[in-house]
Amino acid sequence: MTLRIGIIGCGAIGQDHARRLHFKLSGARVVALNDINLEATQVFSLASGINARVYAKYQDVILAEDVDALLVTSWGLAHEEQVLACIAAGKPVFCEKPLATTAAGGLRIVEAEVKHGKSLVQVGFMRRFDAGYRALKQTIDAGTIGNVLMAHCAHRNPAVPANYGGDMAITDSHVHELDVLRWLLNDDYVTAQVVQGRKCRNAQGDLHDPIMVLLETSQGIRIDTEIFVTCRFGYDIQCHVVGETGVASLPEPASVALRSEGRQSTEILMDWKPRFIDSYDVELQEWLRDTQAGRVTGPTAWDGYFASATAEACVEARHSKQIVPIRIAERPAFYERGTPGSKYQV
Ligand code: NAI
Ligand code: ISE
Repeated sequence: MTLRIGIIGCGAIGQDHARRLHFKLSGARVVALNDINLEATQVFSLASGINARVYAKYQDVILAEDVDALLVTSWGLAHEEQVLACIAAGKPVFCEKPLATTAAGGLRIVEAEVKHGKSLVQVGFMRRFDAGYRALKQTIDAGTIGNVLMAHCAHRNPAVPANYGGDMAITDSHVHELDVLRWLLNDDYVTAQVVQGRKCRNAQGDLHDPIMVLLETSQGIRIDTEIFVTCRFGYDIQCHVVGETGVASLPEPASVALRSEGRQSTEILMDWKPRFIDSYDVELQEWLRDTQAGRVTGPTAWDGYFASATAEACVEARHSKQIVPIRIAERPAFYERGTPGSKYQV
């Protein structure tokens, strides 16, 4: 069966995902598009060869009879309203991160999905689909390094756009670590602290770069993550997990080891797209498979809510310079193992 997909928000990642679904992956056809920039979307629809219908109102894409499932790839602020509309229509939706820009917004989506009674929402945390992170999780789950004690991570970008404000280091970038570390360690966070030291000269405006986020989990695991988004030298994602009997590290992306002109070197990627391109493919291919089977096995609305709530606590910690408790609502049984329609029903 081929799923007919509608896409809301056709900017950079919306267009990438549209091409990926329509031309690269199997089991999908993009039939409907929407964006507040109607003209550019019409141009994209034709120029890409997708030739989907372009709607002026996102609600019409959701309600279109020939749309089976939706992608929400608009700006973060619009996600909550658009995902809620998909749930109200009973249609599966893949929403790019963030699920919502506030914890309260994420919880409203969780409540709507639980009330609907069937899993419909997956969030675009693609690192869970990265071969390196999956291998790292297997090593940890196999007990190879014993109980996990600490994790040391880094999220480095060469540069960010001029409109990237200080909190975005957390809400836009670190949110990926917030999701993937919870999944990797099978644990939830209880406190957050943000420390900032000397400011890099490349950081403009209210962007204080780099920062360090310190998290504590319910089992007492300590996590530190350096977020350094004007580092210039490359897009560099690091994760080292320290256990009782060893250290497990995220593999580096495959790269030719070069000996040339008196140096040994390997390339460092400059952008997240090549670093995670395979993960986006796997993420959406598995989402298509699961959507056809009527289930969600990737990051759920609960995971999206958890990331938004934790990001909110980290932002508070950045401003207050205090250790902030992470307060999470009670997890509905709907999201627990063995619940019909839950992510564990595979
Ligand atoms: P973008 O600015 O290139 O595209 C967003 C598009 O949404 C624009 O064309 C804009 O006109 C449209 N839009 C905004 N509000 C809308 C609304 N209410 N209804 C319909 N269309 C609307 O941004 P980009 O980079 O494509 O990011 C989109 C989302 O994807 C963001 O939430 C971002 O955080 C996320 N993202 C995720 C990545 C990942 O690694 N998983 C990577 C890049 C972005
Ligand atoms: C960007 O929005 C993303 O989602 C990328 O995956 C992330 O690594 C980058 O830091 C963000 O700005």
